[in-house]
Amino acid sequence: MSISTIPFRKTKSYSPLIAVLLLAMIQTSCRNNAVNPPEPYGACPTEQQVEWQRMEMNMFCHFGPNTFTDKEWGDGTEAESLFNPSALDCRQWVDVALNAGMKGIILTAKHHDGFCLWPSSQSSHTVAQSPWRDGQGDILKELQDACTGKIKMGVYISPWDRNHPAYGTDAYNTVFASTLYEVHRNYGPLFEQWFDGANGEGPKGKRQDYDWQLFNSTVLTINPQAVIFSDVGPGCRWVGNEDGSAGETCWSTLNADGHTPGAGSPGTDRLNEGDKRGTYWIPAETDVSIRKGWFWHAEEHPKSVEELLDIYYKSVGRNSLLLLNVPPDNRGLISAEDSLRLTELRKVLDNIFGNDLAKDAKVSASNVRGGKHNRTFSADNVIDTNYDSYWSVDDSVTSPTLTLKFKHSTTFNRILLQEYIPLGQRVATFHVEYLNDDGKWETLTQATTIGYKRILLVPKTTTRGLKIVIDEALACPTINRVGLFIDHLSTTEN
Ligand code: FUL
Repeated sequence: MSISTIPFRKTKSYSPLIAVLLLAMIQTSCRNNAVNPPEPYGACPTEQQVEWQRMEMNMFCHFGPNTFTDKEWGDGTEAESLFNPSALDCRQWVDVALNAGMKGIILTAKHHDGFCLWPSSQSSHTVAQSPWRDGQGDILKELQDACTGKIKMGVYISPWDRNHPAYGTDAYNTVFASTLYEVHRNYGPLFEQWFDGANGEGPKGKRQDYDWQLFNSTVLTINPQAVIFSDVGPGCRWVGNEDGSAGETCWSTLNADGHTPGAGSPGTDRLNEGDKRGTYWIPAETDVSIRKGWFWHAEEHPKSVEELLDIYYKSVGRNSLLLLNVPPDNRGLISAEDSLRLTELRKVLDNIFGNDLAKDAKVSASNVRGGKHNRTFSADNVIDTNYDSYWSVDDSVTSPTLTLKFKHSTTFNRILLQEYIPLGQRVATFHVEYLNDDGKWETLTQATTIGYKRILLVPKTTTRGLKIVIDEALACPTINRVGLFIDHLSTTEN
């Protein structure tokens, strides 16, 4: 029966067919209002890479024979008898890291001198040959026990080995792959595998032709969760310097094809800034030491809290993860001065970022995906604390404006912005305006990329309103956070 043939009845009850039709119409109209999220743009992170980036700050620990010989690079001839920390306690390392708010620890399980901090079956230059714990010790096991349930653990394992007799021959690639297998098999889950691209001579004066494909696939076969660091990833990339500074422009994408870690890597400028529209998601990791050297030296001391805060702004604040090296001393403990400095840093960061001055702002936007009444992508998603809610706009809109209005005059000197990176990195340039005393919009600062997190250092500004104007985006922007903060300690501006 067609609709036109349904007899019209003058009764108060509706026919079941009309009820069904009405329901179908309501459902269709609801579906029209439900707007799909933007399609992912370009190279996007894996779930592990998003989780990794959200860790923000991890601790690097350089520890080994160099800790006892006052060197930065051992030559592999150091006697195992030198390695004998008097009070090693990995639980203390974990406590220091947790107090500083770090989410992971990466230990140099093997540095260039080849000494293994675990009793490796692939080497005769290990803790098993040392007097420490009568040759029965295993630092990876102790660290694993200390980390479990508290903090994530990762490893640095140097392919360059100045001790191993097979180094410089084809056989060494298999030895090194077996070493990786052993570590990931026995001490996992490991969140990050750190590969140093250094490639120098071994004990026989020969260089190694590294089989990176074998190394990466060995790690990922046993531990698909691992984020692999090297100059060119695949999980994350070197930031191109050891000063603690990511590029002001910092793309998490890189055209890595044709490159290898070490001599074959892209130039340091490209590593520092990444590639706009790069073909792979390989975000920058900023590794830097709290002291001058990577290993502990009695005469060196930690950087000031001001210097560390500056590093934080230039790494985490520029779309990079900060891997801060804190070297255990020759007792096998992190020194009191380093630990104290990290506590100070944490206090400063909590003071600054513990109070978001934008949290009660009235937020509006020039465009909201699906229409201005669409709650899913509404402008005020940028001030909630839900990571997965974000403001977005219609697909065709790539230069929208977000406006924040404050009930009272608000004073800040730090602006924090975050893009919702599971959908890719999109914003290429933007500027910020504020409402001046004459009630006019005036430019406060301009910048390029945002990415996972961007912190803009601006002069102390008091205002009733702020505008984020996106000037260029590669696809419709997805912004999940805007925050305003005041930093009284460092008044540095970009
Ligand atoms: C470099 C190494 O040569 C240094 O000794 C240190 O381990 C640093 C993190 O990476 O390439």
